[in-house]
Amino acid sequence: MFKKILIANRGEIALRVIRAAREMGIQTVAVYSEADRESLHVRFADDDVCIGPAPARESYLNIPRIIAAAEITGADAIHPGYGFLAENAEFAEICAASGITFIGPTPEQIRTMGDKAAARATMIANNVPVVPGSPGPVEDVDDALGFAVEIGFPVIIKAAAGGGGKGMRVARDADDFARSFQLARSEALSAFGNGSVYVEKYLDRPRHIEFQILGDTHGNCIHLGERDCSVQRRHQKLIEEAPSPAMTPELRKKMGDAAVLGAKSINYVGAGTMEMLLDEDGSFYFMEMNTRIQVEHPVTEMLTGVDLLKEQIRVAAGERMSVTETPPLRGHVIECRINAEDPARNFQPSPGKIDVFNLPGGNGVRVDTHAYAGYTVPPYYDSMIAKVICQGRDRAEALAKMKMALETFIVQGVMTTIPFLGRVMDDPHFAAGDVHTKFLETDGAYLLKEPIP
Ligand code: MV4
Repeated sequence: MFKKILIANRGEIALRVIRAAREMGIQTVAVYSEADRESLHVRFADDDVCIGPAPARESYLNIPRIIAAAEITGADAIHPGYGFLAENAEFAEICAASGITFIGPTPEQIRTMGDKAAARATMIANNVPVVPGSPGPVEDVDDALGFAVEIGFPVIIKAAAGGGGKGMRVARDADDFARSFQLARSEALSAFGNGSVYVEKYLDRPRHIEFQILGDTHGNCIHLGERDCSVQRRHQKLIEEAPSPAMTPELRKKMGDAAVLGAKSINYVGAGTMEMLLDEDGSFYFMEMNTRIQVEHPVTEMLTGVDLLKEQIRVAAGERMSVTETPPLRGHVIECRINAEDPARNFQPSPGKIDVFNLPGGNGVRVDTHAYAGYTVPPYYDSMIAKVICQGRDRAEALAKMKMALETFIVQGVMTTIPFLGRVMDDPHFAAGDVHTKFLETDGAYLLKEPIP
């Protein structure tokens, strides 16, 4: 087992890794930027190294400085968290070349799944259902239009290097197509330096359902149930829950088998997520695989009782994962992401000092946060300041707990999404579990417009 893990991240996920390592008797090293000097991850780690100025490019994304920090402190492994370098295959390679274990999948697995067209082709080759469309990247606009006509409009053009919504364009008809294609390609080129795009049938109101995967180097690979992440705004997830309100045991078996088949086809090792779309007619399709621990992993942890961070560390060290079958799913879990943003001003970030910070609590309530009274939310990074996760015996109970949790979560000094989320909990569509990826643009649009008390 590792002796010392360096955490190449900040915020709540850095704390989450420190807790898991500490429980396992492993030492930790925090790295931090000049803007994060007062952060809890610095205080709670055994060792800490300042790796540069506030901008991520000069600190949390600066590979030489992070490797140097690991070498100076004698860390034998690096946990990348999510975001930053978590899905950077080159970073995983450099760790290996430096004799440091990257806690995550292999560089090759990261690279294959990072290229969304390659991931799609891999799934097709292994009989995992994908959305009808081009088998891989398209050559040019005529090639692409050929596939669009074949599968029928509307279609969506996606950047191979994209994911999370960047470099995507919907084309409603053939007239619209050339323009959408050029926009997607040029956006992909400027955002990723790679203009490779592919075409899929566009599903109008799908649910976003993702399966948590866990694999080890001993040939074990299972899923730990799904999460329904349909409530999103501009490709940012706001609420996640499990089980999906749309799930049945039969559908879970079919989707879960497909997810595990896809992960096994690349001998996946570590924690990963198979993102799928569930269409209104009950068809489901592979969309992307995320090769990292995700923000919403606590939903699965509460539902299954499996500590995903500890499992990541175990399997990265070459040990067997401690669960080798999908565990029983216990009740219902809902997570709300709390951001320091002002919903009345188009969710504009609201950095600054938190003066008052009262956390919710109670039976079945978990809060993952790096914030505290007196903490200053820096303007340089993601605006998420906390995650509230509530578990009930059923969805209604989880929802009731979440309402109470949001009412008793008091933050003063910065604007937060707490009141907005409270109103989503009261929405009749959400309460009925009737949500899809267009919820906040359709049935839930009023939630974005109405003044927030
Ligand atoms: C889609 C889609 C409809 N049809 N693909 C958005 C993020 C990226 N991972 C893929 N996305 C979508 N792909 C097809 N063929 C709709 C979306 C989509 C979406 C997906 C999940 C969650 C929120 C979303 C919001 C808008 C569009």
